[in-house]
Amino acid sequence: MKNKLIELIADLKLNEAEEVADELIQQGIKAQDLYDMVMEGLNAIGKKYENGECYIADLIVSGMIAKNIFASANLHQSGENSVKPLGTVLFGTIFDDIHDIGKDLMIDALENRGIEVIDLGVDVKVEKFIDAVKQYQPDIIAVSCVMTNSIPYLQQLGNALEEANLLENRRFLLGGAVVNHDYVKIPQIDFMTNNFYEGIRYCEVYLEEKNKGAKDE
Ligand code: B12
Repeated sequence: MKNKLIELIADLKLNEAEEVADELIQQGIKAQDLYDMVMEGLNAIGKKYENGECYIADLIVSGMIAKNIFASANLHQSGENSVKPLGTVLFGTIFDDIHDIGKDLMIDALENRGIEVIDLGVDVKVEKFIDAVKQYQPDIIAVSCVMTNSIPYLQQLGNALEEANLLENRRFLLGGAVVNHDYVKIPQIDFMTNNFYEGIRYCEVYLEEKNKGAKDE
């Protein structure tokens, strides 16, 4: 059943893939396992696209399948909501990158855990990030990037944040598929992951410790 789901996603069988995912959810599949399968299916489509075996429209369909399955599984809903926000995360997809499925998934999960999120959207220019950090004073700056062509803008953002002295008392976090590439080394970034759970955990632990530190002072 598990391999079947990966195959159905890779073959872009939208309805069947969603049906199998629903069955797996009803059988009590672990959210992490379901997530891994969807990602494996998406990787297969990504590879086909790279090899010229499918079209942009297919990428769109694969994105829809992933979004629907993640929504059915309520992947983002496993945490307690707190009344007072644990802290604020400023989120955006970097310039020249319009992918937002991963970003939105992260945002839903953070909000469900009582963290306030300011979403700058996709294709966000460095200056817009800088202005927003000054305006909202977030605890965490979270940037999503899946396009290798956008990596230079991440470095520009790191430099601009440092020059404007905007990295103190907050964390700068990067996520998305570019993290897989060893050559992505941006010194200003505190933590990089393309693992959903690791990203959420990092934010929670940092904010809890920051709040505790503020209380102890
Ligand atoms: C769906 C998809 C699209 C959809 C996007 C729909 C949308 N609303 O986002 C559409 C069709 C629009 C699209 C367009 C394009 N795409 Co596209 N797309 C994909 C595909 C198949 C899946 C991406 C995805 O949504 N993954 C699922 C999410 C959940 O994963 P994720 O983004 O990695 O996010 C997770 C983690 O990384 C993490 N995370 C994400 N952000 C953050 C941030 C923080 C702070 C943290 C902690 C964690 C975190 O959490 C998420 C949940 O786990 C990938 C292939 C792949 N396997 O990645 C190609 C892929 C990313 N696309 C690619 C390309 C080339 C394009 C186009 C240029 C195609 C074209 N010719 O026009 C355009 C891009 C235009 C642009 N300027 O951005 C290439 C990129 C190659 C490269 N080297 O950069 C890929 C890798 C396909 C390939 N192998 O060729 N695409």
